[in-house]
Amino acid sequence: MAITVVNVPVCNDGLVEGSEGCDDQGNAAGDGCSPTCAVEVG
Ligand SMILES: [Ca+2]
Repeated sequence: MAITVVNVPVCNDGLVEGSEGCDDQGNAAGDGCSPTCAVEVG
């Protein structure tokens, strides 16, 4: 069964949704994806 798609983006669930620039399913800053799912440069 497929995972139910919920219409609420959740950061760090591993899926890039909504306004998330990225989602690496982690919360480490400085790895290219911030804990708030914004793309980091550098
Ligand atoms: Ca997400």
